[in-house]
Amino acid sequence: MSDTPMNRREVLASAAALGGLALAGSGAMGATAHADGAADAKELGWDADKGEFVLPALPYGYDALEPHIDEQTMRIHHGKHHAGYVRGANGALKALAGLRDGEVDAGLIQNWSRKLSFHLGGHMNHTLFWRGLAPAGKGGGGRPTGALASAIDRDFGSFDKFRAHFSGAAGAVEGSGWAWLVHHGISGRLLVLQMENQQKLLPVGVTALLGVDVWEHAYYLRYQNRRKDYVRAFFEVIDWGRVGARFSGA
Ligand code: MN3
Repeated sequence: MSDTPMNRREVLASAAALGGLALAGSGAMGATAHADGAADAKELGWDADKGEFVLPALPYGYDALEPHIDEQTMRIHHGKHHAGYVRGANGALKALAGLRDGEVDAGLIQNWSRKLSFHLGGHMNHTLFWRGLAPAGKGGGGRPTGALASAIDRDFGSFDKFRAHFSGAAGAVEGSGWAWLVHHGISGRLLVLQMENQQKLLPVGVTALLGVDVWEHAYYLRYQNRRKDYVRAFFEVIDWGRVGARFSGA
């Protein structure tokens, strides 16, 4: 995939998901959408006309990731959990506007600031998560190629060492959270980082390339307590083409 405006927006969305760049990122997404149509920004969860976050449609069917990620989990995860983060992000923005206008208690600024981080984090994390997956054998699975494959070899030793590192980090997240493959802008290095909840532990200055959701809602119906098995299955549906395009745009 070439470095199209779509990829540029996806990079902005990635930056928005991580490192406290959320508001700058959403503004940039809106500006870009204005330049070449709101439909693409909607795919990334922002309705420029309404000026609010929206639940983006999945780029495949709810059953498309079977048997690795089951249909019922996908339906609940996208339709209930992700939708809840979208509502929460919009609600926090509204409350903060009310706070600026004196209609919401100024003493609640910490509460609404934290809620914005959590819900916008959830919204962007899930948007990137869905779009980083594809049906096994139809874009999903296999290994990265090209510049991303070279960078993984350089920074982790080999793809197998990266996979073990990433899977280990995902398995070891305490409570609910994520593991991410990120690109660190200043060093140019790839890093694997853990995230707690939807936003904690991620430093500024990194761009998200690939994330795995290890909240129990992401896997419990099929895998119960076997998070390792779920992460192994996740690798069967990674869209390395998309991840490589994010890397090229980073
Ligand atoms: Mn989730």
